[in-house]
Amino acid sequence: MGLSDQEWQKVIDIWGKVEPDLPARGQEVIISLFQNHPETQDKFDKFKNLKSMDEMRSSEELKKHGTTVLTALGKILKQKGNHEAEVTPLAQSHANKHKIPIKYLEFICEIIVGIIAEKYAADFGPDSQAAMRKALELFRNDMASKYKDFGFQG
Ligand code: MNR
Repeated sequence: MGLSDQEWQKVIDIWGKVEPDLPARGQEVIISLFQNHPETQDKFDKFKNLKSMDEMRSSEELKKHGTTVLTALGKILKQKGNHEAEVTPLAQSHANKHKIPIKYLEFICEIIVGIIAEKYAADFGPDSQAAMRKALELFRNDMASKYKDFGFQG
């Protein structure tokens, strides 16, 4: 199920609000992922050792990773569904190397929507939120379909 031009525009518009704050939002996304779904933290050799909230908040490496994730996601969203060139290598590394189940991608997408809703409430009304959910679903579906090609259960 694709998005209409208007829906894509809503996705692009809200991402434009998030973009100046990528490091802060990225840090919040990763910390919230680890707090709400502790099993996800075990997938990261470089973050497994972070125990307390304080340790997580003071890790520059974690903040950097959050920025990397949201930067990659932003690039994908801006393709408005024509994201094969971006999604293929990401699916490849997340299936074959990092071994990240699709369920974990669902977790992080839900957290991303929640954090945008919390921080940009005035710019993220129900229509924008619905459009963003659709775009993230499309992203996950395409990741899942690549996972299947690679023979990763996901
Ligand atoms: C690395 C993007 C979700 C686990 C990366 C990299 C990018 C990236 C970019 C660096 C290049 C590479 O290895 O492909 C994303 C996007 C995500 C997402 C976009 C969804 C919106 C997740 C989830 C994970 C996870 C959910 C686990 C629960 C990892 C791990 C690495 C990595 C592990 C390797 C980290 C390292 O440097 O040791 Mn990811 N991600 N990611 N990712 N992701």
